[in-house]
Amino acid sequence: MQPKLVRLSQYFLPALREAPAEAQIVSHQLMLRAGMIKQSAAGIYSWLPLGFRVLKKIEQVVREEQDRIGAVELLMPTIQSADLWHKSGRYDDYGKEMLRIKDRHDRDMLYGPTNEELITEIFRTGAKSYRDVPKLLYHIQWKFRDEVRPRFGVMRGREFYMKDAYSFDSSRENALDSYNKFFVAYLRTFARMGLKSIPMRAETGPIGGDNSHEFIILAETGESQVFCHRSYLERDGLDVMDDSSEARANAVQDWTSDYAATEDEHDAEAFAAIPETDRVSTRGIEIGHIFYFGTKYSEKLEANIIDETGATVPVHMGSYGVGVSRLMGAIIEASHDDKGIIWPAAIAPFQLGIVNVKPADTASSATAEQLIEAATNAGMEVLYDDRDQRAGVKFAEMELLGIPWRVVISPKALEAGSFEVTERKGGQTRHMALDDIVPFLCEQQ
Ligand code: P5A
Repeated sequence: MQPKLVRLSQYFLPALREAPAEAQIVSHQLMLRAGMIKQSAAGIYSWLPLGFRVLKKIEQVVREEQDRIGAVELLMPTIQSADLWHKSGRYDDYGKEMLRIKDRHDRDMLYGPTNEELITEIFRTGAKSYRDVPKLLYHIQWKFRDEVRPRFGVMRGREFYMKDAYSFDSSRENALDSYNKFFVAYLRTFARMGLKSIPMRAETGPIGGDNSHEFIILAETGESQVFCHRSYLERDGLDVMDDSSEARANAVQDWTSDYAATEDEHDAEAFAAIPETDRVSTRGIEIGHIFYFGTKYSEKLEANIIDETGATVPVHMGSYGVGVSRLMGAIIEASHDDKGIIWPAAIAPFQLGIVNVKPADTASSATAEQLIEAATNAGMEVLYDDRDQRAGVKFAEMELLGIPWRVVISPKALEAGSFEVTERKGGQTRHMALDDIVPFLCEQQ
């Protein structure tokens, strides 16, 4: 849990006036300017206090939606032994993207780019029969992929934070229901973050399998070209019913019924058949990717269960990834203006920013403390700018940081008994008495 109140005078927020030249896209520029991350090596970042705070918020939304579908959290290590990868055959297949390490005994180790092998081994030793499935397991852990071209800040990092989940079932049919659970959970997860994600049929690459969807948000700065029907822009991922396997199957059917494809899977003829005004052709960012790959790993790693008939069968599996650190960049790409970031409420680092124009003024400071107490008691997280700085600098910084609501405390406002309450999104300012501010903000949430 992060502290509910942060005083800027005591915080570490190295905001920059200008974005460094190497940042090519707006989310990377804003994350650097807002003092959220600092590069340590190509594609490897330190998460500074503000960035870390948002990362934890994103992680928590992801976690809640995994828990909601009955997935169980655990934690696997970042460093793995190469043994299981030799067995699965991926040690050689994975190529240069895998960071290979030797320990002091000259044993082959690696920094995990993904965890199919390790989780299959964990399941193998802990589950025996059809009574032990379905099982949905996930962790949220750092991954390393030695990408050829790490770029766009956290968007394509080498070290990045991923939620990866794995499903275990006794048959293809049951495994597809698990797949559908994750499909719906992803729609909900991204919608809660204010994103319109579009599931698109996708290639399976080094993970494998014959059924896969990428969850894409549309953005000019995305890495892949995407094509879809305009209907996806009007859908709401939170509307989906998922309380039975039939409801889930219907939801997936509905969400895959209109055309949506990445460049790799694009069918120009099918796309051309859509009325021109409904065709959307733009770029997209992949924020999630789900796979059904059946018995690809369980056969090689001998993860078998006894089925209802007493037969020993390899377990059917899928894996489901969300780019937790990438999401931060994706959300900023989707939600900013020329002044800075505009955080959606669910993942804002603080709900309320208080700017004390004259911290040396005792009455102003006392009023700020009173407001802080009321707001934190109501469950809000508060960023309090109590620094001895020019008011203009403080206002600009609060806007850059994207805090949803800002209240200004000044001797003038105190005298008038009326305070400026400004919404970051849209920029509307209201004036109200001190005691009315917190009840008003509570109503807005
Ligand atoms: C699914 C979970 C997998 O690795 N194995 C476990 C499967 N899928 S994936 O598509 O390769 O990755 C899942 C998500 O991780 C994010 N991602 C990245 N984020 C930042 N930098 C990277 N270099 C990077 N590579 C993958 C993406 O959001 C992807 O959807």
